[in-house]
Amino acid sequence: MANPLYDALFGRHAGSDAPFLYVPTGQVITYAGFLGVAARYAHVFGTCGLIPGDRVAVQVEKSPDALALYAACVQAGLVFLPLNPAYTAAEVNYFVNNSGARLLVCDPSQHAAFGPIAAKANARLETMDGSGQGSLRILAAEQPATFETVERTSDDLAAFLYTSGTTGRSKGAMLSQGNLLSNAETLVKHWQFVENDVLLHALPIFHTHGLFVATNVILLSGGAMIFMPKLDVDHLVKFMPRATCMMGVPTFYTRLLDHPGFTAESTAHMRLFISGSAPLLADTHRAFEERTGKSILERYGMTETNMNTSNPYNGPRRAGTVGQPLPGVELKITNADTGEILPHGEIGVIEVRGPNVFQGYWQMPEKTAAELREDGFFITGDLGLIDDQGYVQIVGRGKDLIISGGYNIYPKEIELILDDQSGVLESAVIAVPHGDLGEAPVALLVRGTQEPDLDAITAILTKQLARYKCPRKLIVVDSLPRNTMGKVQKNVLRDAHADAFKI
Ligand code: MCA
Ligand code: AMP
Repeated sequence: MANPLYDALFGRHAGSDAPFLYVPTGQVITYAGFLGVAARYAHVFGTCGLIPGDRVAVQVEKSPDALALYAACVQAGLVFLPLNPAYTAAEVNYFVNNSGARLLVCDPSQHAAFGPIAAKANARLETMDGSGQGSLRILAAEQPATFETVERTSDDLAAFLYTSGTTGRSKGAMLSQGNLLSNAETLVKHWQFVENDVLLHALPIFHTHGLFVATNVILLSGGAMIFMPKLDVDHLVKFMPRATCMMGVPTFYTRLLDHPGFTAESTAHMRLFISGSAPLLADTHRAFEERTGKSILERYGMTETNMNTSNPYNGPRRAGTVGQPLPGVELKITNADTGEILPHGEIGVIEVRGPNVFQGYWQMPEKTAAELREDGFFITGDLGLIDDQGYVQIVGRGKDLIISGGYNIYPKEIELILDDQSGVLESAVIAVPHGDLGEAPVALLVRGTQEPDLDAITAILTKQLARYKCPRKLIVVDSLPRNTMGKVQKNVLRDAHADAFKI
């Protein structure tokens, strides 16, 4: 029976003894071995009472078994919903309830904390740790290693990825099989991936970059991945001789450049370095080229759209640009107020349309309508221009968003908590340049009648928010600058605090 995404990414490798995952401990997992594990998990989902279309929320550490849960969901026609292990119980509670997930898979250490969350949401709770051990593996051991793939069409949903919003409420971006497959096919061709490729994979697998870009491209081309649990630059340098390519956020590249073992010799055999998820500084691009003689290929995407533009594989990869629209993707720059298309060279909102663009936000029709036009163009909220050579440059963001080490942080979500604290009249969270992470959040707190207790506020933030979202500095001020419309001038605050992380 047909299941376009499963057939293209996984089914085609049935019975293949070719390597799929090299684990740093020395283990090699073949395609056939991986598919067997995934099939067992697909059976377990059935025994848990899940039916096609149900959501499976997964908050586990990166491991081959965690990746097999993705394959299992696709094979069983379920919607895969991966979550950052950094999310707190309060955040997970929201995702499980909002998505209506029928199964939540968590680390065994969270079982007690998540028990009431799952029970209240009427979801089943199973566990998996960073080595794949847990209740799910015990259930899987009793299951057969083949599974009859559930029939799906391109329009059926394959995944939900939650992306926060400028209003503070996270939205579930619904991605169909066709969204994921069409983009993977485009990227394999555009970046010339082949079955001899070995990708250094140190990205998390709960985001588009590590899951749908890196992993899907390797699955579709039949290549292999050196699958590392997280970024460790010593490991990247150590395993690079066995790889042909790498994908990373800009922090990967700045940290590599700081490593003495990262040299022209150690990268001579590498055919491709790709960067995305956050702006790669032109200086980093140039320093990388000076060190290695290779030019990083920068591309631009979003959770809602997968990849939209890319610098060329053959041809100039220009620093400070994200290249041209990918084949099949239409891109225009529009006036934010009127929606009219602007001529090349003028700055406006980037809008994109194509088979990669998502299906909308789960159960949020107004938010979908606000960002996805009826004619299929998605309003990205990024500000950019198309230059005289047809390359797209991102010059800023129309949306109030901080990108820290490739993770998105929405100030509103933090401000809502800060505004509730005693001694805080109001607050503003801003992005401040950070050498390692690109940007990091800083909070300005306007003192009320009493002085805010910064230790108590930090404790509350840490309890409610994933650590990476917590402001690195809390600064108490008398007032916030406002424009004539009464809107807080975050640009003024950003300029005033631009040196907050300068050493
Ligand atoms: C970890 N910490 C962070 C971040 N990561 N703080 C701010 N921003 C971050 N990105 C904090 C932890 O909470 C912890 O805090 C401390 O840093 C150490 O944690 P650790 O895990 O050891 O950090 P790290 O290994 O240095 O991680 C930094 C990292 C990682 C390698 C940059 O964040 C990463 O892998 N980022 C990639 C994210 C990604 O894949 N984005 C793609 C999104 P404490 O000490 O206080 O506990 S997809 C996307 O954007 C679109 C679609 C696209 O175009 O790709
Ligand atoms: P996410 O919501 O995690 O999918 O993040 C998507 C956002 O990351 C985009 O809207 C951009 O603001 C940003 N982004 C992704 N790739 C790049 C890039 N190469 N340069 C600048 N910003 C980028």
